[in-house]
Amino acid sequence: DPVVAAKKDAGIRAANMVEDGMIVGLGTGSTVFFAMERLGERIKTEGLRILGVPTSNQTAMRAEEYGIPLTTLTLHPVLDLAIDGADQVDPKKQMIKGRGAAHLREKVVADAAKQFVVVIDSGKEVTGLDAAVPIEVLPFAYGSVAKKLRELGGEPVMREGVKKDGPVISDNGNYVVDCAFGAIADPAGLEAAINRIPGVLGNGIFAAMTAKTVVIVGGKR
Ligand code: DER
Repeated sequence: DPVVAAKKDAGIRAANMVEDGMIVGLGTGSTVFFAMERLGERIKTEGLRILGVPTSNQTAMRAEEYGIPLTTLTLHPVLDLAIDGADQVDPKKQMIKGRGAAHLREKVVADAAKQFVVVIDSGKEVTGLDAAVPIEVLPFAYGSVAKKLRELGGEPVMREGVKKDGPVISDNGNYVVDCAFGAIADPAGLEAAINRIPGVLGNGIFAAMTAKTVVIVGGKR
């Protein structure tokens, strides 16, 4: 499958950027898992010494499988590098993330990192962001947040479980709402506007860290 091959290529290239002694943010999703697999290999074959900060329960479990030792932001509030995937990336490196409902911790980890390495296949590249925006919402506040999102021009839809009846519950115990706004003319402005709504914990627009972002597109040099 050429998409899987591209994801693997991007993941491996990101993992090869990691240097001995680094503290590495570990994102969530199928592409970054290829980077983690490669890091596990480097730990075994080169004796690479790193510590990882996981952005989800799933990533923490994968890290254990791959033999990547973990740490926390308490012990390491600044990370050398964070590796993560994305759902859409525009030419200015503004992104939409959150397909995996991990975007709240992912943004915390990306923010803590000196460099943010995003690994994608070319299908994620867009000329302008227009995907529905994943938003993590305090369950108590769902009704008022949904109303405010509509006032912002959004169409909020609760993310329902597939093998669980009722809403998806994030690793942080909150709801996830997917909110379509159509073409997003001002990603940074919308990111901030959504985060100003009381009861919103975070959203999947990543528009405020483009300066430290490197995008690796699998299969393309
Ligand atoms: O949910 C997320 O933010 C993931 O990073 C997602 O955006 C990318 O997942 P993928 O690498 O499996 O496409």
